[in-house]
Amino acid sequence: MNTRRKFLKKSALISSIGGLIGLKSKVYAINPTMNTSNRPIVISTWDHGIPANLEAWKILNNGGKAIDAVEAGVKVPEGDPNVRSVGFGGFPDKDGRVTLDACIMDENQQCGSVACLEHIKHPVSVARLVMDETPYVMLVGEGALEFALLKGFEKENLLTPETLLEWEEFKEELKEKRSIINIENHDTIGMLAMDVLGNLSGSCTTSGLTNKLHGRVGDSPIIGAGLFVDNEVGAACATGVGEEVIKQAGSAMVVELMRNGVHPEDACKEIIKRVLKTNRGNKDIQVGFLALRKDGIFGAFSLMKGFNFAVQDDTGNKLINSPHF
Ligand code: SD4
Repeated sequence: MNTRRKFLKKSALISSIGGLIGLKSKVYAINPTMNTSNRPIVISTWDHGIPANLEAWKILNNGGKAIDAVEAGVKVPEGDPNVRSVGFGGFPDKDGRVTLDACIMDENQQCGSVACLEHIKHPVSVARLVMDETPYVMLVGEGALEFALLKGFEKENLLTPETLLEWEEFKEELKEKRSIINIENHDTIGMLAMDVLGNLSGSCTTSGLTNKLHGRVGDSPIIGAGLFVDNEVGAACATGVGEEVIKQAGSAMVVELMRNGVHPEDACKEIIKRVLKTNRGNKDIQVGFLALRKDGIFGAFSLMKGFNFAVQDDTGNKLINSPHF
């Protein structure tokens, strides 16, 4: 039986599974053993996904590994002081401290993560070393910093003069307010990639919510919330109010729905619906998911208007507006 016919047969089978689990969404095929396209692809959240994808693409297009691509890609916004919610230049917490969260996950379901890490420009690379060189998954705060310094990372001041100025201007006003997350100020980068071998990996990095309490950690460094990769099925990542993503085990659930045959966009939509259900009446939150299936098909969905993502494959690199409620 040729590949296409096998794929269609599987599709019919999976459609009935989708019916059995009572999902009203469109059901498509997944073929867990194969990248049907054999074409690398990288997708990432927000406008800064464009330059991040370009960096990741240099690796993917040369036959490199998805895990190396997702690390190199997100280092671009981490190092860019104009991206105010990731890495260097990220907006500080209520105390004026820049604390960063990041994680990374590969095709063997190995993963590493750091949370509330200060003074290190590239938390994703520290997360990579947690994955590659320790028996642990997650290091936080002082311990994460000590580990980074031990591994040769440079201790830096991540508060740029511009960010400091803005913080000083608004800190009195912000004191009384809850953390803010709206259309203007969320820029976490989540990146999902598939390499020429069909292997999937993902990364996620952020300075978290604007005006957060010192010590607050969101979804971005939590495996299963801000990021999840299952090389047999697909990968997903999240952006927006981390607490809402954690409550849903968001990215893991998106991948689980894809495992059950749900299309990536519908899988993202289903979890957004659950966020909506637990937040009736609260119009002040944004959550978005991005998903990449094993066959290269991707999708996204967000609660509010304004979420976009960048997609790079051998046809180019483009920004797409996410569907939303
Ligand atoms: C957090 N999810 O710390 C992050 C913030 C974010 O786009 O995604 N901003 O909750």
